[in-house]
Amino acid sequence: MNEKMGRMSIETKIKNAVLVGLQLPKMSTQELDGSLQELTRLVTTLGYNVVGQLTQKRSTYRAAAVLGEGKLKELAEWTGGTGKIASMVDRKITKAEAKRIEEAGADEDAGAEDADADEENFEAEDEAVAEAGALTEDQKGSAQIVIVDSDLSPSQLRNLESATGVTVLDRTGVIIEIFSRHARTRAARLQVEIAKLTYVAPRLRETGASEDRQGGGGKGAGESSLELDKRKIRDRIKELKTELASIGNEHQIRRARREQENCVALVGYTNAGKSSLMRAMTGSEVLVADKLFATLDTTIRPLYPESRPKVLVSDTVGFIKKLPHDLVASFKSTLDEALHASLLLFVVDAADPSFRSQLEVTQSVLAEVGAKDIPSLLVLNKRDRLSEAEQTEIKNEFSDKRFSDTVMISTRNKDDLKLLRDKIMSYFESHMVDEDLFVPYSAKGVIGEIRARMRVLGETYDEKGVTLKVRGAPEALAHVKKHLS
Ligand SMILES: Nc1nc2c(ncn2[C@@H]2O[C@H](COP(=O)(O)OP(=O)(O)OP(=O)(O)O)[C@@H](O)[C@H]2O)c(=O)[nH]1
Ligand SMILES: [Mg+2]
Repeated sequence: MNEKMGRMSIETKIKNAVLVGLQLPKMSTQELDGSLQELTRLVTTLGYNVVGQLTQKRSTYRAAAVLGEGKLKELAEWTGGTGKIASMVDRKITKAEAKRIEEAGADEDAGAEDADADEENFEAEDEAVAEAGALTEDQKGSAQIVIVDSDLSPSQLRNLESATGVTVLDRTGVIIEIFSRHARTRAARLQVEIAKLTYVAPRLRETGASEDRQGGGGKGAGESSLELDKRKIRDRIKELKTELASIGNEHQIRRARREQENCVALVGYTNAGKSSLMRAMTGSEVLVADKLFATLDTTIRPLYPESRPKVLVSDTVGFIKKLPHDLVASFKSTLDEALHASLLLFVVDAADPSFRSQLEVTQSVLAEVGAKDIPSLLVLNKRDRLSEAEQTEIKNEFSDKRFSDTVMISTRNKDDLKLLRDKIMSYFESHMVDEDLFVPYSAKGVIGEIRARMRVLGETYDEKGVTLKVRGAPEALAHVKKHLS
Protein backbone atom coordinates (compact mmCIF):
# COMPACT_ATOMS: atom_id res chain seq x y z
CA MET A 1 0.00 0.00 0.00
CA ASN A 2 2.73 2.42 0.94
CA GLU A 3 4.50 2.06 -2.35
CA LYS A 4 1.40 3.00 -4.25
CA MET A 5 0.52 5.81 -1.96
CA GLY A 6 4.04 7.07 -2.28
CA ARG A 7 3.22 7.78 -5.87
CA MET A 8 0.42 10.04 -4.79
CA SER A 9 2.72 12.37 -2.96
CA ILE A 10 4.54 14.92 -4.99
CA GLU A 11 8.25 14.78 -5.40
CA THR A 12 10.02 17.86 -4.23
CA LYS A 13 11.96 18.32 -7.44
CA ILE A 14 8.79 19.17 -9.34
CA LYS A 15 8.88 22.88 -9.88
CA ASN A 16 6.81 24.03 -12.85
CA ALA A 17 3.06 23.64 -13.05
CA VAL A 18 0.55 24.23 -15.81
CA LEU A 19 -3.02 24.99 -14.75
CA VAL A 20 -6.21 23.86 -16.45
CA GLY A 21 -9.47 25.74 -15.97
CA LEU A 22 -12.87 24.75 -17.30
CA GLN A 23 -15.58 27.25 -17.97
CA LEU A 24 -18.94 25.62 -17.58
CA PRO A 25 -22.04 27.26 -19.08
CA LYS A 26 -23.09 28.99 -15.86
CA MET A 27 -19.62 30.36 -15.07
CA SER A 28 -18.68 33.93 -16.00
CA THR A 29 -15.22 34.67 -17.36
CA GLN A 30 -14.58 36.74 -14.26
CA GLU A 31 -15.40 33.81 -12.00
CA LEU A 32 -13.11 31.58 -14.02
CA ASP A 33 -10.26 34.10 -13.72
CA GLY A 34 -10.85 34.51 -10.00
CA SER A 35 -10.86 30.77 -9.49
CA LEU A 36 -7.63 30.35 -11.46
CA GLN A 37 -5.97 33.15 -9.53
CA GLU A 38 -6.89 31.41 -6.33
CA LEU A 39 -5.59 28.10 -7.70
CA THR A 40 -2.34 29.89 -8.58
CA ARG A 41 -2.04 31.00 -4.94
CA LEU A 42 -2.76 27.47 -3.72
CA VAL A 43 -0.17 26.01 -6.07
CA THR A 44 2.38 28.67 -5.11
CA THR A 45 1.76 27.85 -1.47
CA LEU A 46 2.92 24.34 -2.35
CA GLY A 47 6.12 25.83 -3.71
CA TYR A 48 5.48 25.39 -7.42
CA ASN A 49 5.99 27.84 -10.18
CA VAL A 50 3.00 28.34 -12.47
CA VAL A 51 4.38 28.51 -16.03
CA GLY A 52 1.16 28.50 -17.98
CA GLN A 53 -2.55 28.03 -17.94
CA LEU A 54 -5.07 26.62 -20.29
CA THR A 55 -8.79 27.22 -20.27
CA GLN A 56 -11.65 25.77 -22.21
CA LYS A 57 -15.41 26.28 -22.41
CA ARG A 58 -17.13 22.99 -21.78
CA SER A 59 -20.72 22.00 -21.37
CA THR A 60 -19.84 19.47 -18.65
CA TYR A 61 -16.97 18.09 -16.58
CA ARG A 62 -17.75 14.55 -17.59
CA ALA A 63 -15.51 14.10 -20.63
CA ALA A 64 -12.99 11.28 -20.41
CA ALA A 65 -10.01 13.62 -20.23
CA VAL A 66 -11.93 16.72 -19.11
CA LEU A 67 -10.55 18.63 -22.10
CA GLY A 68 -11.35 18.33 -25.76
CA GLU A 69 -8.80 16.71 -28.03
CA GLY A 70 -7.17 19.89 -29.30
CA LYS A 71 -6.67 21.29 -25.81
CA LEU A 72 -5.43 17.97 -24.57
CA LYS A 73 -2.70 18.03 -27.21
CA GLU A 74 -1.81 21.58 -26.27
CA LEU A 75 -1.57 20.53 -22.63
CA ALA A 76 0.64 17.62 -23.56
CA GLU A 77 2.95 20.06 -25.36
CA TRP A 78 3.56 21.78 -22.05
CA THR A 79 4.53 18.51 -20.39
CA GLY A 80 6.13 16.69 -23.28
CA GLY A 81 3.46 13.98 -23.27
CA THR A 82 1.83 12.20 -26.19
CA GLY A 83 -1.54 13.92 -25.91
CA LYS A 84 -3.15 10.54 -26.27
CA ILE A 85 -4.95 8.35 -23.80
CA ALA A 86 -3.45 4.90 -23.66
CA SER A 87 -6.61 2.93 -23.12
CA MET A 88 -9.89 2.92 -24.96
CA VAL A 89 -11.81 1.18 -22.23
CA ASP A 90 -10.82 3.74 -19.64
CA ARG A 91 -12.83 6.28 -21.54
CA LYS A 92 -15.97 4.40 -20.75
CA ILE A 93 -15.59 4.48 -17.00
CA THR A 94 -17.86 7.13 -15.65
CA LYS A 95 -17.59 8.56 -12.17
CA ALA A 96 -20.59 6.58 -11.04
CA GLU A 97 -19.08 3.41 -12.43
CA ALA A 98 -15.79 4.06 -10.79
CA LYS A 99 -17.59 4.33 -7.47
CA ARG A 100 -19.55 1.16 -8.11
CA ILE A 101 -16.38 -0.69 -9.02
CA GLU A 102 -14.74 0.48 -5.88
CA GLU A 103 -17.65 -0.68 -3.77
CA ALA A 104 -18.24 -3.96 -5.53
CA GLY A 105 -14.62 -5.06 -5.49
CA ALA A 106 -12.64 -7.41 -7.64
CA ASP A 107 -14.43 -8.71 -10.69
CA GLU A 108 -15.29 -5.53 -12.45
CA ASP A 109 -11.99 -4.05 -11.47
CA ALA A 110 -10.10 -6.73 -13.25
CA GLY A 111 -12.09 -6.21 -16.40
CA ALA A 112 -11.61 -2.52 -16.43
CA GLU A 113 -7.99 -2.51 -15.45
CA ASP A 114 -6.93 -5.14 -17.97
CA ALA A 115 -7.58 -2.52 -20.55
CA ASP A 116 -4.35 -0.82 -19.53
CA ALA A 117 -2.61 -3.20 -21.88
CA ASP A 118 -4.73 -1.96 -24.73
CA GLU A 119 -2.64 0.44 -26.75
CA GLU A 120 -5.47 1.84 -28.77
CA ASN A 121 -5.34 5.61 -29.03
CA PHE A 122 -7.89 8.08 -27.85
CA GLU A 123 -8.98 9.41 -31.25
CA ALA A 124 -7.66 8.50 -34.62
CA GLU A 125 -7.74 11.83 -36.42
CA ASP A 126 -5.11 14.37 -35.48
CA GLU A 127 -6.71 17.58 -36.67
CA ALA A 128 -6.00 19.33 -33.40
CA VAL A 129 -2.23 19.23 -33.75
CA ALA A 130 -2.47 22.45 -35.70
CA GLU A 131 -2.96 24.32 -32.40
CA ALA A 132 0.46 23.24 -31.23
CA GLY A 133 2.16 26.32 -32.68
CA ALA A 134 0.83 28.36 -29.74
CA LEU A 135 3.75 27.40 -27.48
CA THR A 136 7.28 28.76 -27.70
CA GLU A 137 10.21 26.37 -27.75
CA ASP A 138 11.00 27.29 -24.13
CA GLN A 139 7.49 26.48 -23.02
CA LYS A 140 7.38 23.09 -24.66
CA GLY A 141 7.99 20.37 -22.14
CA SER A 142 8.60 22.92 -19.37
CA ALA A 143 5.90 21.73 -16.94
CA GLN A 144 6.31 18.74 -14.64
CA ILE A 145 2.86 18.76 -13.13
CA VAL A 146 -0.67 19.49 -14.32
CA ILE A 147 -3.20 21.04 -11.95
CA VAL A 148 -6.89 21.03 -12.81
CA ASP A 149 -9.19 23.56 -11.17
CA SER A 150 -12.05 21.15 -10.59
CA ASP A 151 -12.46 17.73 -9.10
CA LEU A 152 -11.53 14.80 -11.29
CA SER A 153 -12.92 11.31 -11.22
CA PRO A 154 -10.30 8.59 -10.84
CA SER A 155 -10.58 7.66 -14.52
CA GLN A 156 -10.28 11.26 -15.67
CA LEU A 157 -7.18 11.61 -13.56
CA ARG A 158 -5.72 8.47 -15.05
CA ASN A 159 -6.54 9.55 -18.59
CA LEU A 160 -4.96 12.94 -18.12
CA GLU A 161 -1.83 11.39 -16.66
CA SER A 162 -1.64 9.04 -19.57
CA ALA A 163 -1.97 11.87 -22.11
CA THR A 164 0.46 14.24 -20.41
CA GLY A 165 2.95 11.75 -19.02
CA VAL A 166 3.19 13.68 -15.73
CA THR A 167 1.50 13.80 -12.32
CA VAL A 168 -1.94 15.36 -12.38
CA LEU A 169 -3.56 16.90 -9.32
CA ASP A 170 -7.05 18.28 -9.01
CA ARG A 171 -8.11 21.11 -6.71
CA THR A 172 -8.92 18.75 -3.86
CA GLY A 173 -5.53 17.09 -4.27
CA VAL A 174 -3.81 20.45 -3.97
CA ILE A 175 -5.75 21.43 -0.86
CA ILE A 176 -5.11 18.08 0.79
CA GLU A 177 -1.41 18.40 0.04
CA ILE A 178 -1.31 21.85 1.64
CA PHE A 179 -3.25 20.62 4.64
CA SER A 180 -0.90 17.71 5.11
CA ARG A 181 2.13 19.97 4.98
CA HIS A 182 0.68 22.48 7.43
CA ALA A 183 -0.86 20.12 9.99
CA ARG A 184 0.94 20.40 13.31
CA THR A 185 -1.09 18.89 16.13
CA ARG A 186 -2.11 15.26 16.45
CA ALA A 187 -5.77 16.05 15.80
CA ALA A 188 -4.98 18.02 12.65
CA ARG A 189 -2.66 15.29 11.38
CA LEU A 190 -5.31 12.64 11.95
CA GLN A 191 -7.94 14.71 10.20
CA VAL A 192 -5.69 15.29 7.22
CA GLU A 193 -4.69 11.65 7.02
CA ILE A 194 -8.31 10.54 6.95
CA ALA A 195 -9.10 13.03 4.20
CA LYS A 196 -6.02 11.98 2.28
CA LEU A 197 -6.80 8.27 2.45
CA THR A 198 -10.42 8.91 1.49
CA TYR A 199 -9.13 10.79 -1.51
CA VAL A 200 -6.43 8.28 -2.39
CA ALA A 201 -8.46 5.07 -2.15
CA PRO A 202 -10.58 5.38 -5.29
CA ARG A 203 -7.57 6.61 -7.23
CA LEU A 204 -5.46 3.54 -6.60
CA ARG A 205 -4.95 1.42 -9.65
CA GLU A 206 -3.46 -1.93 -10.41
CA THR A 207 0.27 -1.60 -10.92
CA GLY A 208 0.94 -4.74 -12.92
CA ALA A 209 -1.11 -7.24 -14.85
CA SER A 210 -2.80 -10.35 -13.48
CA GLU A 211 0.29 -11.78 -11.75
CA ASP A 212 -0.44 -9.16 -9.16
CA ARG A 213 -3.14 -11.41 -7.75
CA GLN A 214 -2.32 -12.71 -4.33
CA GLY A 215 -1.96 -16.43 -4.72
CA GLY A 216 -1.75 -17.66 -1.21
CA GLY A 217 -2.51 -17.36 2.39
CA GLY A 218 -5.12 -15.81 4.62
CA LYS A 219 -8.42 -14.38 3.71
CA GLY A 220 -6.74 -12.37 0.98
CA ALA A 221 -6.56 -15.46 -1.24
CA GLY A 222 -7.68 -14.61 -4.73
CA GLU A 223 -7.85 -10.92 -3.95
CA SER A 224 -6.00 -8.64 -6.29
CA SER A 225 -3.45 -6.43 -4.64
CA LEU A 226 -5.69 -3.54 -5.56
CA GLU A 227 -8.55 -4.87 -3.46
CA LEU A 228 -6.13 -5.64 -0.72
CA ASP A 229 -4.85 -2.10 -0.76
CA LYS A 230 -8.35 -0.69 -0.71
CA ARG A 231 -9.30 -2.92 2.19
CA LYS A 232 -6.19 -1.89 4.12
CA ILE A 233 -7.03 1.73 3.50
CA ARG A 234 -10.59 1.28 4.75
CA ASP A 235 -9.29 -0.42 7.90
CA ARG A 236 -6.76 2.32 8.44
CA ILE A 237 -9.43 5.02 8.08
CA LYS A 238 -11.52 3.23 10.67
CA GLU A 239 -8.55 3.12 13.05
CA LEU A 240 -7.77 6.78 12.55
CA LYS A 241 -11.38 7.76 13.16
CA THR A 242 -11.40 5.88 16.45
CA GLU A 243 -8.22 7.62 17.49
CA LEU A 244 -9.64 10.98 16.47
CA ALA A 245 -12.83 10.31 18.37
CA SER A 246 -10.86 9.81 21.58
CA ILE A 247 -9.23 13.19 21.08
CA GLY A 248 -12.65 14.59 20.20
CA ASN A 249 -13.84 13.65 23.66
CA GLU A 250 -11.02 15.57 25.26
CA HIS A 251 -12.04 18.53 23.17
CA GLN A 252 -15.59 18.22 24.36
CA ILE A 253 -14.62 18.03 27.97
CA ARG A 254 -12.48 21.12 27.67
CA ARG A 255 -15.26 22.85 25.81
CA ALA A 256 -17.80 22.00 28.48
CA ARG A 257 -15.55 23.69 30.99
CA ARG A 258 -15.38 26.75 28.80
CA GLU A 259 -19.04 26.87 28.04
CA GLN A 260 -19.76 29.33 30.81
CA GLU A 261 -17.13 31.70 29.51
CA ASN A 262 -17.69 34.26 26.81
CA CYS A 263 -16.23 32.88 23.60
CA VAL A 264 -15.56 34.75 20.40
CA ALA A 265 -14.70 32.69 17.32
CA LEU A 266 -12.75 34.17 14.43
CA VAL A 267 -14.09 32.75 11.20
CA GLY A 268 -13.41 33.63 7.59
CA TYR A 269 -11.75 32.86 4.31
CA THR A 270 -8.17 31.68 4.30
CA ASN A 271 -5.67 34.57 4.42
CA ALA A 272 -8.29 37.08 5.63
CA GLY A 273 -6.13 37.94 8.65
CA LYS A 274 -7.73 35.85 11.41
CA SER A 275 -4.46 34.83 13.00
CA SER A 276 -3.11 38.37 12.77
CA LEU A 277 -6.17 39.53 14.65
CA MET A 278 -5.76 36.71 17.16
CA ARG A 279 -2.20 37.84 17.83
CA ALA A 280 -3.14 41.45 18.14
CA MET A 281 -6.05 40.85 20.49
CA THR A 282 -4.60 38.12 22.70
CA GLY A 283 -0.86 38.63 22.48
CA SER A 284 -0.45 34.98 21.52
CA GLU A 285 2.22 33.82 19.13
CA VAL A 286 0.02 32.06 16.58
CA LEU A 287 1.43 31.67 13.09
CA VAL A 288 0.71 34.45 10.64
CA ALA A 289 1.76 33.88 7.06
CA ASP A 290 0.96 35.11 3.62
CA LYS A 291 -0.01 31.71 2.38
CA LEU A 292 -3.25 29.80 2.18
CA PHE A 293 -4.20 27.55 5.08
CA ALA A 294 -1.40 28.73 7.32
CA THR A 295 -3.57 27.76 10.28
CA LEU A 296 -5.07 24.31 10.65
CA ASP A 297 -5.20 23.94 14.39
CA THR A 298 -7.53 25.66 16.76
CA THR A 299 -6.03 28.01 19.32
CA ILE A 300 -8.00 29.54 22.20
CA ARG A 301 -6.67 32.42 24.32
CA PRO A 302 -8.14 35.10 26.56
CA LEU A 303 -8.19 38.71 25.43
CA TYR A 304 -5.03 40.51 26.50
CA PRO A 305 -4.88 42.67 28.53
CA GLU A 306 -7.42 40.60 30.39
CA SER A 307 -10.96 41.80 30.41
CA ARG A 308 -13.74 41.64 32.97
CA PRO A 309 -15.70 39.56 32.23
CA LYS A 310 -13.11 37.26 30.77
CA VAL A 311 -13.46 36.76 27.01
CA LEU A 312 -11.86 33.89 25.10
CA VAL A 313 -10.94 34.15 21.43
CA SER A 314 -10.51 31.17 19.12
CA ASP A 315 -8.63 31.08 15.83
CA THR A 316 -9.05 28.17 13.45
CA VAL A 317 -8.74 26.89 9.90
CA GLY A 318 -9.97 29.18 7.10
CA PHE A 319 -12.56 28.49 4.45
CA ILE A 320 -12.16 28.21 0.70
CA LYS A 321 -14.44 27.84 -2.28
CA LYS A 322 -15.08 24.30 -3.45
CA LEU A 323 -13.72 22.90 -0.21
CA PRO A 324 -14.21 19.17 -0.61
CA HIS A 325 -16.87 17.71 1.62
CA ASP A 326 -14.59 15.03 3.02
CA LEU A 327 -12.27 17.73 4.17
CA VAL A 328 -15.05 19.77 5.72
CA ALA A 329 -16.24 16.70 7.57
CA SER A 330 -12.78 15.87 8.83
CA PHE A 331 -12.44 19.38 10.19
CA LYS A 332 -15.76 19.17 11.93
CA SER A 333 -14.26 19.61 15.36
CA THR A 334 -12.84 22.88 14.11
CA LEU A 335 -16.26 24.04 13.02
CA ASP A 336 -17.70 22.91 16.33
CA GLU A 337 -15.50 25.48 17.97
CA ALA A 338 -17.42 28.15 16.08
CA LEU A 339 -20.73 26.53 16.98
CA HIS A 340 -19.99 26.88 20.67
CA ALA A 341 -19.03 30.53 20.49
CA SER A 342 -21.34 33.21 21.82
CA LEU A 343 -20.18 35.65 19.17
CA LEU A 344 -18.77 35.10 15.69
CA LEU A 345 -16.32 37.54 14.14
CA PHE A 346 -16.52 37.21 10.36
CA VAL A 347 -13.11 38.40 9.23
CA VAL A 348 -12.78 39.38 5.57
CA ASP A 349 -9.94 40.79 3.53
CA ALA A 350 -11.80 43.87 2.28
CA ALA A 351 -8.92 44.63 -0.09
CA ASP A 352 -9.49 41.41 -2.01
CA PRO A 353 -11.81 42.10 -4.96
CA SER A 354 -13.57 38.79 -4.41
CA PHE A 355 -14.19 39.24 -0.68
CA ARG A 356 -17.98 39.26 -1.12
CA SER A 357 -18.11 35.76 -2.54
CA GLN A 358 -15.54 34.67 0.06
CA LEU A 359 -17.85 35.94 2.78
CA GLU A 360 -20.75 34.09 1.21
CA VAL A 361 -18.84 30.81 1.23
CA THR A 362 -17.95 31.25 4.89
CA GLN A 363 -21.54 32.06 5.80
CA SER A 364 -23.03 29.19 3.88
CA VAL A 365 -20.67 26.56 5.34
CA LEU A 366 -21.38 27.83 8.84
CA ALA A 367 -25.10 27.89 8.18
CA GLU A 368 -24.81 24.28 7.02
CA VAL A 369 -23.36 23.18 10.34
CA GLY A 370 -25.98 25.11 12.28
CA ALA A 371 -24.19 28.30 13.30
CA LYS A 372 -26.68 30.55 11.55
CA ASP A 373 -28.28 31.94 14.67
CA ILE A 374 -25.14 32.92 16.52
CA PRO A 375 -24.83 36.72 16.73
CA SER A 376 -22.08 37.95 14.47
CA LEU A 377 -19.91 40.94 13.87
CA LEU A 378 -18.43 41.70 10.47
CA VAL A 379 -14.77 42.69 10.53
CA LEU A 380 -13.70 44.32 7.28
CA ASN A 381 -9.94 43.91 7.55
CA LYS A 382 -6.87 45.27 5.71
CA ARG A 383 -8.33 48.72 5.30
CA ASP A 384 -4.77 50.06 5.01
CA ARG A 385 -4.83 48.66 1.49
CA LEU A 386 -7.90 50.68 0.51
CA SER A 387 -8.32 54.36 -0.36
CA GLU A 388 -10.58 56.52 1.82
CA ALA A 389 -13.22 56.47 -0.93
CA GLU A 390 -13.14 52.69 -1.23
CA GLN A 391 -13.42 52.35 2.54
CA THR A 392 -16.50 54.57 2.65
CA GLU A 393 -18.10 52.71 -0.20
CA ILE A 394 -17.62 49.32 1.39
CA LYS A 395 -18.78 50.56 4.80
CA ASN A 396 -21.98 51.89 3.24
CA GLU A 397 -22.54 48.65 1.43
CA PHE A 398 -22.58 46.78 4.75
CA SER A 399 -24.43 49.33 6.81
CA ASP A 400 -27.63 47.28 6.69
CA LYS A 401 -28.50 44.80 9.39
CA ARG A 402 -26.99 41.67 7.92
CA PHE A 403 -24.64 41.57 10.90
CA SER A 404 -25.21 42.69 14.49
CA ASP A 405 -22.45 45.20 13.86
CA THR A 406 -19.77 46.02 11.30
CA VAL A 407 -16.31 47.42 11.86
CA MET A 408 -13.57 48.30 9.41
CA ILE A 409 -10.03 47.77 10.66
CA SER A 410 -6.43 47.07 9.93
CA THR A 411 -4.77 44.59 12.26
CA ARG A 412 -1.78 46.93 12.10
CA ASN A 413 -3.62 49.90 13.58
CA LYS A 414 -3.79 50.08 17.39
CA ASP A 415 -6.80 52.42 17.47
CA ASP A 416 -8.74 50.09 15.18
CA LEU A 417 -7.97 47.17 17.45
CA LYS A 418 -9.13 49.12 20.48
CA LEU A 419 -12.39 49.96 18.70
CA LEU A 420 -12.96 46.31 17.88
CA ARG A 421 -12.19 45.26 21.44
CA ASP A 422 -14.67 47.87 22.74
CA LYS A 423 -17.33 46.52 20.41
CA ILE A 424 -16.73 42.98 21.61
CA MET A 425 -16.89 44.03 25.24
CA SER A 426 -20.02 46.10 24.76
CA TYR A 427 -21.63 43.16 23.03
CA PHE A 428 -21.03 40.99 26.07
CA GLU A 429 -22.03 43.71 28.49
CA SER A 430 -25.26 44.39 26.65
CA HIS A 431 -26.13 40.75 27.09
CA MET A 432 -25.52 40.79 30.78
CA VAL A 433 -28.01 40.87 33.56
CA ASP A 434 -27.76 42.28 37.08
CA GLU A 435 -28.48 40.05 39.99
CA ASP A 436 -27.94 39.78 43.75
CA LEU A 437 -26.10 36.65 44.79
CA PHE A 438 -26.00 35.51 48.40
CA VAL A 439 -22.76 33.64 49.17
CA PRO A 440 -22.66 31.95 52.58
CA TYR A 441 -19.29 32.02 54.34
CA SER A 442 -19.23 28.26 54.00
CA ALA A 443 -19.02 28.72 50.21
CA LYS A 444 -16.31 31.38 50.20
CA GLY A 445 -14.44 29.59 47.42
CA VAL A 446 -17.07 30.58 44.91
CA ILE A 447 -16.30 34.28 45.37
CA GLY A 448 -13.06 34.01 43.39
CA GLU A 449 -14.93 32.42 40.55
CA ILE A 450 -17.62 35.09 40.63
CA ARG A 451 -15.00 37.81 40.42
CA ALA A 452 -13.32 36.10 37.46
CA ARG A 453 -16.51 35.63 35.50
CA MET A 454 -18.53 38.76 36.18
CA ARG A 455 -18.41 42.26 37.49
CA VAL A 456 -19.11 42.82 41.16
CA LEU A 457 -20.96 46.11 41.55
CA GLY A 458 -21.43 46.07 45.32
CA GLU A 459 -21.21 43.86 48.42
CA THR A 460 -23.00 43.77 51.78
CA TYR A 461 -22.01 41.51 54.66
CA ASP A 462 -24.12 39.98 57.40
CA GLU A 463 -23.48 37.24 59.97
CA LYS A 464 -24.18 34.37 57.52
CA GLY A 465 -22.40 35.55 54.44
CA VAL A 466 -22.08 38.19 51.77
CA THR A 467 -24.58 39.46 49.22
CA LEU A 468 -22.92 40.45 45.98
CA LYS A 469 -24.54 42.69 43.42
CA VAL A 470 -23.20 41.29 40.14
CA ARG A 471 -23.49 41.89 36.41
CA GLY A 472 -22.77 38.89 34.24
CA ALA A 473 -23.73 36.75 31.28
CA PRO A 474 -26.80 34.61 31.93
CA GLU A 475 -24.73 31.42 31.36
CA ALA A 476 -22.10 32.49 33.88
CA LEU A 477 -24.77 33.33 36.43
CA ALA A 478 -26.47 29.99 35.96
CA HIS A 479 -23.13 28.21 36.36
CA VAL A 480 -22.23 30.00 39.60
CA LYS A 481 -25.71 29.50 41.03
CA LYS A 482 -25.30 25.76 40.59
CA HIS A 483 -22.35 25.94 42.99
CA LEU A 484 -24.35 27.95 45.47
CA SER A 485 -27.42 25.77 45.59
N1 LIG B 1 -2.02 44.96 4.63
C1 LIG B 1 -2.50 44.19 5.61
N2 LIG B 1 -2.15 42.89 5.68
C2 LIG B 1 -2.66 42.14 6.68
C3 LIG B 1 -3.56 42.68 7.65
N3 LIG B 1 -3.90 41.68 8.50
C4 LIG B 1 -3.24 40.57 8.08
N4 LIG B 1 -2.49 40.84 6.98
C5 LIG B 1 -1.63 39.90 6.24
O1 LIG B 1 -2.45 38.92 5.61
C6 LIG B 1 -1.75 37.67 5.53
C7 LIG B 1 -2.59 36.55 6.11
O2 LIG B 1 -2.74 36.76 7.49
P1 LIG B 1 -3.13 35.60 8.51
O3 LIG B 1 -3.42 36.29 9.80
O4 LIG B 1 -2.14 34.50 8.51
O5 LIG B 1 -4.49 35.10 7.83
P2 LIG B 1 -5.46 33.90 8.28
O6 LIG B 1 -6.85 34.39 8.09
O7 LIG B 1 -5.10 33.43 9.65
O8 LIG B 1 -5.12 32.81 7.18
P3 LIG B 1 -5.22 31.17 7.27
O9 LIG B 1 -4.58 30.74 8.54
O10 LIG B 1 -4.50 30.75 6.07
O11 LIG B 1 -6.67 30.85 7.20
C8 LIG B 1 -0.43 37.88 6.27
O12 LIG B 1 0.57 38.14 5.33
C9 LIG B 1 -0.70 39.10 7.14
O13 LIG B 1 0.47 39.82 7.42
C10 LIG B 1 -3.90 44.07 7.55
O14 LIG B 1 -4.67 44.63 8.33
N5 LIG B 1 -3.35 44.76 6.51
MG1 LIG C 1 -4.47 31.68 10.29
